[in-house]
Amino acid sequence: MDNLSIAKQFSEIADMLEILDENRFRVAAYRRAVETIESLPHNVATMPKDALLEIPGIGEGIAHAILEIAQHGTCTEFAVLKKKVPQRLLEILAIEGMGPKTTALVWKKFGVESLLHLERLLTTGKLEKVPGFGVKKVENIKRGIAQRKQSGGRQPLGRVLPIAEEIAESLRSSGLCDKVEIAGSLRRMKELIGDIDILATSKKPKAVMEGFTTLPNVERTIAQGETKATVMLTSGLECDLRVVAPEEFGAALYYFTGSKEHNVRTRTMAVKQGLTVNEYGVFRGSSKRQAVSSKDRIAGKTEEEVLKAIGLPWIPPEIREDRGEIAAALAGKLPHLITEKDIQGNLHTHSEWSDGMATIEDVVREAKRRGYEYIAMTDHASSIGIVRGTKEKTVDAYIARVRAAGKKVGGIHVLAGVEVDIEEDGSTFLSDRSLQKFDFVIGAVHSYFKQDRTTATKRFLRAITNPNIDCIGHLTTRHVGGREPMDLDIDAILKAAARVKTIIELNAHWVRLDINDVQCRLAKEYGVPIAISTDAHTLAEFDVIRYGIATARRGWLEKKDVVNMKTWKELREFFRNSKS
Ligand code: DGT
Ligand code: CA
Ligand code: CA
Repeated sequence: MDNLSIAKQFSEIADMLEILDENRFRVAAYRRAVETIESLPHNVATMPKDALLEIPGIGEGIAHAILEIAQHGTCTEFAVLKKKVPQRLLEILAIEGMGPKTTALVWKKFGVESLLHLERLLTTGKLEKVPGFGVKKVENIKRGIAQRKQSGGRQPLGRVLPIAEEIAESLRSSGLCDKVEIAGSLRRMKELIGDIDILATSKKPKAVMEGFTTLPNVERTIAQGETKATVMLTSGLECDLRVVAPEEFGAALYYFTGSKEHNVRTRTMAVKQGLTVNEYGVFRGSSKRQAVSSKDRIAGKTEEEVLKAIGLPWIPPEIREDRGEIAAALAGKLPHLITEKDIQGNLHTHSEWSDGMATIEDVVREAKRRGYEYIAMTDHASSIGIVRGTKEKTVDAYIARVRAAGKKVGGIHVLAGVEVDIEEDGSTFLSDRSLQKFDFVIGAVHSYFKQDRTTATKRFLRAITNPNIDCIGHLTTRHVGGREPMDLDIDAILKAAARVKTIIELNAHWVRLDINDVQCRLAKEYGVPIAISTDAHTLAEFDVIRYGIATARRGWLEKKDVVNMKTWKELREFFRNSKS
């Protein structure tokens, strides 16, 4: 069973324990395990007990539960709790504005066991009258329900992609398929994914369907035909698989990659040339004819062939959003999109000095192992949340430690940096004198997210024009599919950043992806220097760079737009010209 499914089971255990108002420490232990397991690159279900116990955040009880799940697909605690708590209550708990206490109350007092029940209860006006509730709280819940319906249960890219890749890999290694590709929004690397779409070619489609619907992370089959099946995965996602003929594969891949808006545009183009494009190929003649016969097929085997037939070069999936890519393709002006190989260094990382898991030395070593030419250690300097981190008094000690680690590891340039809090008014947690000692300063907001647009924009403008700040981290502070972005005048902020050459970060962690694709494109237009940074708190989190690259590609960024695609020499040159 994949890590996400195990994490989901633990998260539900924690939810159920909370609804039943049971031991808080057990709840906390499960929640911590969820976070840990989600960020691990290796499948915990395949690990022996002693290896599990070595992972921070996994104790005896959790390790036992993982072993149970690895063996039986579920653990005892989950099974026991499931009998006590109606499962649809968990959907209610997930609604913004519904805590465990409120969920327990509507369940016990009003018999609410589903979202539908809850909506019915809200229309009666009874909840407002319960002590401790009132109109405002009920309004919050209503808003939460509306929000939930809008996002439609979509899940973040970083949760879905590893699962889809595991399924694609199983299909490939089954020996039954000739080609297997992920399509849909996942191939376009959108930040939120509705469902997984996979395409394959095979001489034995029936056996492929059988294998697919019986994969270990399939919960149930929703629909199954000869060449197409839809399943519900244990992680709560739907997955579609289609087996198509080899001569149609490129056409199907192009069609099912989307986006729908992009497809509509190229189909219209084709019609004007007397051609029909569909998921089976490109055909001479109009689609109004009953059946387009295969002798009229002029393309279909590959995407290149399909696009060429309608007069276009191949267009990378990430930019197929009908945002001008077709005009650019026709004009021979498609962007030269970046790849992970272009990354020369990582400019935002944490160690155990603040809230990271690894030592400074291990982080530096990891960067070197990945072939980076340079790395910035940027532990927090913050007044809130974490007790640890850099304080006014420990600036020198931190810098010394980073320099020592750099010397010890060798063969990589190490910048001693800091992620300093931008306070409510745009000032910084550390003094200017202290900030001047660092090689690289990231300013970031970790508090007062709800400021009005004018105040918040002013706050950022002050930070951006502060000569001691080199880079603004996770600008909008949003969480993908979760916390809303701050209300900011992005346009004014990016223009200012371009003017004073303050770097704007593209935080690559899939929870953030901040700034987003559209903002990247605007930043590029204004000439803002962008750093794609992992904000890694563990060594494994260096891997999230791929989500940053994907978002940058969606934002049409090219090598020249990205600061950490510069060589060390070029980077130093850049710093010399940008900041005093
Ligand atoms: P999702 O799953 O909501 O994150 O987004 P997609 O883009 O993966 O959408 P999905 O799974 O409904 O369909 C996959 C692709 O199939 C979609 O991007 C374009 C294509 N497609 C689906 N329905 C239609 C349609 O009605 N017309 C056209 N032209 N294309 C469609
Ligand atoms: Ca999809
Ligand atoms: Ca689909």
